[in-house]
Amino acid sequence: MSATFSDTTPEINIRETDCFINGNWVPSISGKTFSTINPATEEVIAQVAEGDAADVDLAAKAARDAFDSGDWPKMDARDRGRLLYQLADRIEQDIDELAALETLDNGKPISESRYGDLPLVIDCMRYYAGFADKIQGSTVPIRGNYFCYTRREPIGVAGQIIPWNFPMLMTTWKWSPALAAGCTIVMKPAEQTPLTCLRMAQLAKEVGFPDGVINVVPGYGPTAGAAVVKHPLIDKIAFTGEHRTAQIITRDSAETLKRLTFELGGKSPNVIFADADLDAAAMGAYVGLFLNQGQCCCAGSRVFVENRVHDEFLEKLQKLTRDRKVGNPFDPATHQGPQVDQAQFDKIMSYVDKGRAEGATCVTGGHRVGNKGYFVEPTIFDGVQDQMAIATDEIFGPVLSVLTFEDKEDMIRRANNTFYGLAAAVWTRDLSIAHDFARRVRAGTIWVNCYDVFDAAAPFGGFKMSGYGRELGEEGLRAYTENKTVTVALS
Ligand code: TXE
Repeated sequence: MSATFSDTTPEINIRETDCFINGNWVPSISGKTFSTINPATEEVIAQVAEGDAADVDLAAKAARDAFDSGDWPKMDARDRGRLLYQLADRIEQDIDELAALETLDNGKPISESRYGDLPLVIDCMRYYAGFADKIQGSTVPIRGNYFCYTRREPIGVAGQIIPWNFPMLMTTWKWSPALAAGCTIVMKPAEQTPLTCLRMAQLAKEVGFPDGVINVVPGYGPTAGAAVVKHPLIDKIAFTGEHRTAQIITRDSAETLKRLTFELGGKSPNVIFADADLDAAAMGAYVGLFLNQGQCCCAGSRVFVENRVHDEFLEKLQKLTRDRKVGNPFDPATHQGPQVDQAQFDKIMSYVDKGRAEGATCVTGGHRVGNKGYFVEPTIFDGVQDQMAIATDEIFGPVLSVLTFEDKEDMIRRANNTFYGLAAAVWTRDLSIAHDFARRVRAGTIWVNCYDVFDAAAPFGGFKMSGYGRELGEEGLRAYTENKTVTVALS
């Protein structure tokens, strides 16, 4: 199968559309399929197997067998790491093709998928590849004539459920630490964007991951996703998505008491003090919100500006925003592609309406672009008040709210006045203000004079309703391990 949609859309081979279970490509047991759509054209790219509980059951059994008795538990940690290095190399070899497939299925500009997402994917995989043989326990000085030590052991079968905003990167954040730790995987990719995850499974097969170690069941959340969450042979769920879905997952996993890690949404404050480098701050606010069509969990969607620099700052921000090129994601000059699907498009437009209705001033954008594809103008609301829906709810689109502040103490209180706590940023030349902000704002990541700086080594995750646990770094790896204590009598 191949897909071409316009002059500037390259011809892309769509090879994998089935479920990947126990090393084989198989249709769903029900025979059902669903369409994955090109959000730039609203045309169907391909039909993908619609997995449900029956397929998840096969995948869970394959992953369990691979964990309990297959080649995986017998493999040296160093060789597990080597396989991950080989998968990263294979992805690098196919980087252009994978970036194009990501852009086709998700709509993100090719410049971002090729030079943003894919390099992060490769780097993250190599980071965890190097960790596989460095997962160590400790010796513990207990009372009595005993030798006591701990072992970090893989948690078992990891059920992984990911969203559509960074399909390959989310696959990588989930697979890499799990595989390095020695877990096996049942993954449910987002129904909007299954294609690159399926392609990665094929590449994993080609580099030699044993059968059953990685299984991918595409399908919908309440069917395939819920079946992963409830399956008794699965030990842990790692989920990225909406907090309401996480609440359902918490309830559904209670029966089997699964270990849970959640990376959820946010309404992150991005705070600009009058002494900041305003050009850099405007760029930080622009990138911090508009990156990836505003579809980032850590989007800086509440921009607080100190009153006396409001006008100057807003002018700079508007200028950057007006120059933003929205359009065909395959055009290398495009900055912003379409939103991922009709539902997200409708949600965003409804918030633009709410912003106007609640009395904020739309100073830039605020409309659909064109009449085909889910394109939204980069939009700025000024005069936003804390209680307005556009200041409290995660919009997950290119809609930025500008609020002002006078007093630092009041601003910190307002920045914390949200049930989310994923990220926050502060722009200032004053070290004391920066560190005070970093200490007092309740969020998992604080950026000072920068935004959206990610590294595989730096833990990422949320306070409050933005999640449980951390991904990336050593903490991300530990989330795939159990701690075992061994006590040996010495006489
Ligand atoms: O998320 P869902 P949606 C936020 C963002 C967005 C909103 C809705 O605000 O507008 O969530 O997006 C699977 N059991 N984020 O509807 O439903 C689903 O199939 C098990 C923030 O896409 O949470 C998909 O694979 N799984 C976010 C995954 O969960 C279930 C990224 C995410 O979908 C399930 C995406 C169930 N009952 C959206 N129901 C972030 N933090 O980055 C759904 N799923």
